[in-house]
Amino acid sequence: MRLSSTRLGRANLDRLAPRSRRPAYDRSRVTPGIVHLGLGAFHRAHQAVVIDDCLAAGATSSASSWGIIGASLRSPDTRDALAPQDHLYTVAVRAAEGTEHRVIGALLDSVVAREKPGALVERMANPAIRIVSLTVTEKGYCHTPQTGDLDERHPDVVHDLNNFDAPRSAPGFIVAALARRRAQGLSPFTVLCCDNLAANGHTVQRIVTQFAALRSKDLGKWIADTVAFPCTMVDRIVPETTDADRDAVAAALGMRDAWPVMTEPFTQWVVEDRFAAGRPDLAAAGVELVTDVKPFELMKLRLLNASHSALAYLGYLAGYETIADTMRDPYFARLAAQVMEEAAVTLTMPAGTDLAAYRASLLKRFANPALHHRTWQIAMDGSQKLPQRLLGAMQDRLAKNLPIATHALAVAGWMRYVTALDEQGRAIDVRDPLAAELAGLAREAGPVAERLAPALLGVEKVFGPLGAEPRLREAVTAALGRLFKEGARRAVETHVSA
Ligand code: CS2
Repeated sequence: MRLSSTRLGRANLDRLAPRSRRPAYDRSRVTPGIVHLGLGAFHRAHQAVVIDDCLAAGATSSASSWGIIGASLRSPDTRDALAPQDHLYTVAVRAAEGTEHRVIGALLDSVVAREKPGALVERMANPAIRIVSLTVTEKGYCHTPQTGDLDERHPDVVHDLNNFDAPRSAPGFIVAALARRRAQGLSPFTVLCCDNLAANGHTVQRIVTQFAALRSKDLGKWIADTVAFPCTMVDRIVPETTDADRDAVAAALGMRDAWPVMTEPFTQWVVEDRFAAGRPDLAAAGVELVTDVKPFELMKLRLLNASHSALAYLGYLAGYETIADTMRDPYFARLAAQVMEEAAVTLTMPAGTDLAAYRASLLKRFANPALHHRTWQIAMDGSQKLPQRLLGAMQDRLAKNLPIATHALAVAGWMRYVTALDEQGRAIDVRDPLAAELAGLAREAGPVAERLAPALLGVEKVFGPLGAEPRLREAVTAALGRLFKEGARRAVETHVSA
C-alpha cells in the first residue's frame, strides 16, 4: 500500500477522501472560550467532538466563541504532532462493521505547560475563557484517592506553592489563573472536571480550595464562594493510537494525520448544569444536562470501570493482550458480568434507567473486536482507581452483609499484578505512582497470600480503614491465594463456575 505524503491541514481539507466528515462550520470565525488541561486522546475523542458538534449547530457569533485551546502539562508530543496540521485531527470510530472518519476542528491551538507555564496561566486568565476543563487522569489532581483531600506533600504541590506563577500541576494552574482573574477584578471561569473521580466536581473543588487556602485564606474563600465546579460523567473507550492505526487512517483519508484518535461508536456525557460564566449549547450536541450527576457517575465507575479493571488485571495475568481478547474467553466475559451484578445492588438510579440494558451494552462494547484496547493500558495507576471503582461497592455490600467474592478477586488481581512479576516470572511494567512502594511490600511479603494481602491492604492511601475490615481481608486473601496457586486463567474459571 502506497500512502500519500500529503499532510492533513487547513489547506488540504477539500482534498480529503469524500467519505470522511470535516468541520461543518467556518473555522476561521471560531474564537477560544475553553482552555482544556490534559490534551490526551480521551479529550480529543470525547469533549472536543461534542464542542465540534456545538460549533456546527450554532449559527450565532456567541455559538462560535467556544473553541478550545488545549494544554499538555508535560509532553510536547501532541503539540508537535498537531501544530503542523493547524490542530486538525481525525477521530476514527471503529465498529465490527467498519470505521468512520471525522476530522475535528474545535481545537484551535495548543500549549505545553512545562515549556511556558506563565503563558498558560495568562491564557486561562483571559476573560474570553469561560470554562477550564480537565482530563489529567486520576493522579493529576495531586490528591489522596482514599480521602479526596489534596496531598500537601506531593512534590508538585510543594513546587507550585513556591513557584506560584509558574506552576506544574493542574490544581496549581487553576489556582494561579483564578488568583490572576480575581486580582484583575474579573469573574472566574467554570472548572469542568472530566476525569473518572468519585464526585469529580466536588472533589476538585475541595482540592483546589485547599490548595488556594495554603496560598491565602482569602483566595480560598473567594474560590469556594464564586467558582462553579459542576460534576460530570464522561464515557467513551479510547485506546492508545498505534503506528498501524496511523497508517490505516492515512489510507482512509488519502493524507497523513500524525496523531489521529481511535474510539468506539458509543459516547456519553452527563453534566451537572451549573456554569458560572455561560456554556455552549451542550444539549444540542447530545449532552445530558442534569441536576444530580452522582447516580450516573457511580453507575459508570462501578459497572464499566470496575469490570474493566477486573478484566485488565486478571486478563493481563492470564496472558490476554486486549480487552476484546479477554472477552472472547467465556469465563472472563462471565467474570465481567458478575462484577456488574455485585455492583448493581449498590446503585440507586433515577426512575426510567434501564440498568440491565446498560450492563448488556457494556459487555458488547468490551467485546468490540475493532478496538485494540490493551489490558496493560487499563491496568495503569490502579492505586488511584481502586477506591472509586471497586472499594466503594465492596463497602456498601459489606454494610448490607452481602458477599464480595467477585470484587475480592478483582482486588486480588491488582495485588498479584503489582508484585511486578507475571505468572511466568517475567517482569511486568507496572505504571503507578505507588509502583515502587507496592513492589517493595510485595518483595518483603513474598508470593504468600497470607502475607501479601494484609501488607497491601495496609496501604492507607488506597484502602483507608476498609483495609482492616475482617470480611474484606478474608475474601481478598482467599482470592489471592487461589491466584498464586492456580493462576488467573484457572482461578477465574473456578470462580465463575462455582
Ligand atoms: C479505563 C477507562 O483506562 C481505564 O482505566 O477503564 O479509561 C475507560 O475506558 C473509560 O472510562 C471509558 O469511558
